[in-house]
Amino acid sequence: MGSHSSAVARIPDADDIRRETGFSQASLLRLYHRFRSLDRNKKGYLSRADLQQIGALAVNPLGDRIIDSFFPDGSLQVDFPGFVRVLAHFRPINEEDTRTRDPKEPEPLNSRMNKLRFAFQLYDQDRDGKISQQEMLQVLRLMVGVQVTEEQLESIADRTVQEADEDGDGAVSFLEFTKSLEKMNIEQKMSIRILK
Ligand SMILES: [Ca+2]
Ligand SMILES: [Ca+2]
Repeated sequence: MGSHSSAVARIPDADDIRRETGFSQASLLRLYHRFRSLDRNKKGYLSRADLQQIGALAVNPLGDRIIDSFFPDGSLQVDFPGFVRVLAHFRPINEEDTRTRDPKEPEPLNSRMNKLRFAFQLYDQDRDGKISQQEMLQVLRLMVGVQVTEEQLESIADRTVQEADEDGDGAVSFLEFTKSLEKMNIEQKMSIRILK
């Protein structure tokens, strides 16, 4: 993989990015090419409009919210490390990595817990650490087609919150969220193909 190493060497902070995200050299290189092709005016960063060119996000009902997560704290630009960091949440969990992981190292971005955290913040728009009935309703509205009435949606949102809400405060905390999704295959739900 000699050609890969020399090409990867041109990516700024490649080693740090790999350590943090767990991407292989080959994947990092493919992502770098993707980043550069999305960056239409060779600005060195991506804007919302650049990211909207990604087909998988354009057709995803939560695509806009996923795009939001590239721009924490109201920034309007995402650089290559920021781009890869978000995408790392979508990297499949590798059993081998999990077994050989040094417990002193920070949890990898693609761990089940970090995937859940990422999914949780797509719901928790006001970032108060809880999914309210209204926030649940907004997500359902995005995900469910027009064949469902507003009344039905509200009742589904109510029920979903109630079922997950163990402490009875009328909202879903992160812990309650992880418990309610315990049996779900988060791996499969969170596979988004960024590289065509
Ligand atoms: Ca909230
Ligand atoms: Ca609760």
